[in-house]
Amino acid sequence: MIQTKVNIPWEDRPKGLTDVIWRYSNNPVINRYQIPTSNSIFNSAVVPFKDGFAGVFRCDNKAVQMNIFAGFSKDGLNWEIDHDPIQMKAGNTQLLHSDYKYDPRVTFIEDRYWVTWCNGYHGPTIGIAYTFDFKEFHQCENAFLPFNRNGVLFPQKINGKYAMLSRPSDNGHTPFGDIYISYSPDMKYWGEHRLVMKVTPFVDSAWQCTKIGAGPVPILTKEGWLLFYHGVITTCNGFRYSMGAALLDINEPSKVLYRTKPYLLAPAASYELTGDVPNVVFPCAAVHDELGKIAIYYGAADTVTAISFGYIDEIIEFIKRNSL
Ligand code: BMA
Repeated sequence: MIQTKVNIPWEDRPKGLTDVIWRYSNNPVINRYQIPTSNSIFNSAVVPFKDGFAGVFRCDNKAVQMNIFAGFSKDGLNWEIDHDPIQMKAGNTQLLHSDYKYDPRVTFIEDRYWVTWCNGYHGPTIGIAYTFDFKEFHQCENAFLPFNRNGVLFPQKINGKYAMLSRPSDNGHTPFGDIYISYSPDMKYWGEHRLVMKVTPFVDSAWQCTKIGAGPVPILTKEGWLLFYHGVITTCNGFRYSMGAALLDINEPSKVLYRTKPYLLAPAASYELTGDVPNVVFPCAAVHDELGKIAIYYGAADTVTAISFGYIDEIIEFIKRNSL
């Protein structure tokens, strides 16, 4: 595991609870109206930055236009989110038009922070930008053709290349979807696309039988890449989004070593059950410390942002013991 000395948000497991993941008692940490124009702030990404944290937040405004906003926090709980969306400058290409931007992920690679998000370019695809300071952002080539969502970079090169997970989709609410990996020598040209994992048969693990998508940036552990992901079931009341996890081979992450059969977290708290889109737990970021404590940030009911906690060792044990 990468050793990072950060004071992550933390709360011990409530007495009597045996679940491997537990919710912060003060959830949600970001409410829907936290900036003057917002209708909802959810599915957002945070990383350690300087002596605190920085983040890229999905804020839908009151016209329900989807965009991404930068924010800063000393403790990972109390956030100052910019009131204006990120204004991109040109990165490794001419400035690209975006109809919308949503569901960001952020990771530090080598010398800068990279942001990926679902970018509206004649339909959803994967946008990429870099920043050094969360003030100036440079937008690069889209990684893929439309339609694609849930683009998540690995935090380091693998066999000399940048690596990204993604989920090819359609132009709507996509009733299907598996996770793929792609590689790039330069963050501009992507190829060597390989399947990582598919949805599960309904009878084996129904919470992840409609579609799946990568969540936070994978975490390198001695047991493999720890990947949290969302899984979706189609119920008579629509989609229900839950969180599971997998361990991927360190050098060949298209190989799934273990993958949870039961979910780790599913909509059950009131802020996950009620909101603009009920029954959604949508993880987009995780921060961990040198002791192996982890705080996972997730969007709840497409309305607010919440945190859950766990210990990396226990989560790995759980994945191995409850694997498909
Ligand atoms: C997906 C995306 C996410 C959203 C989820 C549930 O298709 O739009 O942003 O959280 O649906 O509505």
